[in-house]
Amino acid sequence: MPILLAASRISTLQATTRCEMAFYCNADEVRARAIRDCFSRELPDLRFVAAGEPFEPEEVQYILTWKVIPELRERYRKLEVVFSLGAGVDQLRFEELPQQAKLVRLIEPGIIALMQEYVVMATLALHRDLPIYLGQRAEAEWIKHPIRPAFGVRVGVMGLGQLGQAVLRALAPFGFELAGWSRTPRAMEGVSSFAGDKELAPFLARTDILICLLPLTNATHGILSRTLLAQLPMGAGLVHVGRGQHLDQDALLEALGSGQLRGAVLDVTDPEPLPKGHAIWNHPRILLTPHIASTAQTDTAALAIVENIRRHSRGEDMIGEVKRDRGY
Ligand code: NDP
Ligand code: OXD
Repeated sequence: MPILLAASRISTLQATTRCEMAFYCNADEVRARAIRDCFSRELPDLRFVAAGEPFEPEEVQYILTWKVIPELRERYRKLEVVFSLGAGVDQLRFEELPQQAKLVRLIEPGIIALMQEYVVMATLALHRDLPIYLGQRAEAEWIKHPIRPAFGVRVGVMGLGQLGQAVLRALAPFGFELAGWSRTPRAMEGVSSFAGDKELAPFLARTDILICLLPLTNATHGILSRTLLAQLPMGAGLVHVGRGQHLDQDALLEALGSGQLRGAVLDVTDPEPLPKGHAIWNHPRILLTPHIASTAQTDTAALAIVENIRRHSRGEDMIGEVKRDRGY
């Protein structure tokens, strides 16, 4: 029986439904506390269990987690929904989730705003040659390079979902020529749309700064390959904020060495953390950050999950439901 009931029915049925089923919040202590506060206001009749507290897996109807939880298939028999604590879901390893459970990625304003900030910063850093100037500073070299206005520079975003579209909106005021590539065509004002395998080559050929915001799926694993990088114009830039496994890191190093790429900003690597001594750490043309481009903001994320639980309890589709067969 769903734990959420229409308000008028709660009082009569509370005694039988309360404590029967639970929301298991597998987040760190600080986040769990904030989410619990929100749930006690918004969903007071849903039992809330945080990591470390005793509970019966049999009683769990909803889980919020970043990574897969042991024995999900075997022990969480009444699980209805797994909420990812992030926008990506690849880390949840679909084969370990119970068949009956729906999987929902996180769509909330906080994660979107942070990704906009990061990608604008990274795109401008490549556009204004920041990796080169940081290298020159290390050598005390005062050398000026030609400056191009953003108006002539073509930016292309791979992945036109919630984040890809949001970063295009954030980049628009600078005047870059914008394009996006997705699986199915997506119309966006001021953005040239390319879709599917057939339109990948023309998209790459017109892209001076490539931004990867794809989900990691069977179809996108290794997509930032030697062949793909070779299709960009000579001297292009790469901003990679998807997943480490999208990128052939050896191919990236070669492309930077040959000048095919002029610079790269990487927020994700394979593996993470990047091992000490890896060539990427000290590469003069790479700006590297440790997977911090964006992260869920607890208050807005909690409200987004509450809204989805309400939708689920009314039998409606949730926002961000993942289609397991396509992987995102
Ligand atoms: P969405 O699911 O909203 O969007 C995915 C987009 O990718 C869609 O436009 C989709 O096409 C497109 N796509 C998927 N598969 C293919 C394919 N085979 N060929 C072409 N296009 C494809 O995802 P989000 O925008 O929410 O997130 C994107 C990714 O960003 C996450 O999965 C995660 O990996 C990464 N991320 C990284 C963070 C960081 O801190 N570095 C933080 C948050 C997310 P279509 O529109 O046709 O469906
Ligand atoms: C996410 C991430 O997918 O932080 O949300 O990478």
